[in-house]
Amino acid sequence: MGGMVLAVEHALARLRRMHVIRFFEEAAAEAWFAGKVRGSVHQSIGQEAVAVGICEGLRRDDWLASNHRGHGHAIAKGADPRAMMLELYGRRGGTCGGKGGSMHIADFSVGMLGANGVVGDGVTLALGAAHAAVIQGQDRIAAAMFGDGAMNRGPLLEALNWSAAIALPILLVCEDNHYSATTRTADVTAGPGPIARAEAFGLYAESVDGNDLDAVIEASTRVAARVRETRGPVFLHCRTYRWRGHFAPDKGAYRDPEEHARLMANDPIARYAAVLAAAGVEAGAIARVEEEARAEIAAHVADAEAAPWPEEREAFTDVQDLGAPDELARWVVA
Ligand SMILES: Cc1ncc(C[n+]2csc(CCOP(=O)(O)OP(=O)(O)O)c2C)c(N)n1
Ligand SMILES: [Mg+2]
Repeated sequence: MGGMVLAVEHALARLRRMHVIRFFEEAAAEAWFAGKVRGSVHQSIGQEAVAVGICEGLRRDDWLASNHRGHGHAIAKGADPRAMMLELYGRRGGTCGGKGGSMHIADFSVGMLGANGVVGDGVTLALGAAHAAVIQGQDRIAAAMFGDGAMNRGPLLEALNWSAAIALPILLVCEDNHYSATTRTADVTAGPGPIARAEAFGLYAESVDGNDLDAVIEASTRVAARVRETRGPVFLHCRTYRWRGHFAPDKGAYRDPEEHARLMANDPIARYAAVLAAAGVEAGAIARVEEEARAEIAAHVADAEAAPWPEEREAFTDVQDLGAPDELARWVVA
């Protein structure tokens, strides 16, 4: 009985985390449209079960490298959504002191190596982290989240080769939402698909319904254990769909409305809520986690709007020193 109560609590916590990700990204886009958040905001709405499910298979001290659509990955890995909201607003107390913004959120304390604006390049960071774990004799593993579009970039093909050639403990997760920015990935991709591509390099590879949270957790837990035990790479293909355009202002007019409606009806959050309801979890408890998540994000937005800006003198701390002449530093800060 105690075990069942615990299982229900865990399940509700997962549902809540998916809601937190969705509300976070809705708020982020709203703030972007209001001119309060600079830079790009890429929403992963519709893909929440991949982020939450993959991280359920990872340990806190495992590494995770992300891509440009990384809010969900960071939250699922354990980064603080409040600090992330402050980061988007560029405020003091942000995950990276307000200097990174949406596409550079990194929190090494929870193993989050960072979002990354260069398609495919997060994978090379995860590869390095996996190599470091080998050299240091640790049993941690590294995971990389990247899109179907990234599969066509050199760093991905190099990572498939190198991870297998020298046996690195890395979980390569392709989050396949069918689109690369505004292009249908199938229209620009040769060959029989990502699984065949990974297998061609000798990796163990499998595919999972990325909108079925339980299925992603099952697959992730199993393949992450395989990576940890074999100290070799595994490729996991997660089939999902992004509801919004490529970035906040993109209305996604290039998509087929019928297909769009059909794929949006397959909502990973609604699906998981239905699974819990069918298992006998009270409707009130299911509704409560959604309301809690909504209230949590509203509070973070209020905090971010009220938070102080970073001190001007912090402009040159924690950034790579490229040897800017003192003159230039004085001019920028003045
Ligand atoms: C090296 C590089 N080329 C092009 C871009 C522009 N760009 C940003 S996201 C993107 C598409 C990425 O597609 P995918 O990997 O499937 O990720 P998704 O946006 O679908 O999550 C492109 C081409 C970039 N950021 N970096
Ligand atoms: Mg994609």
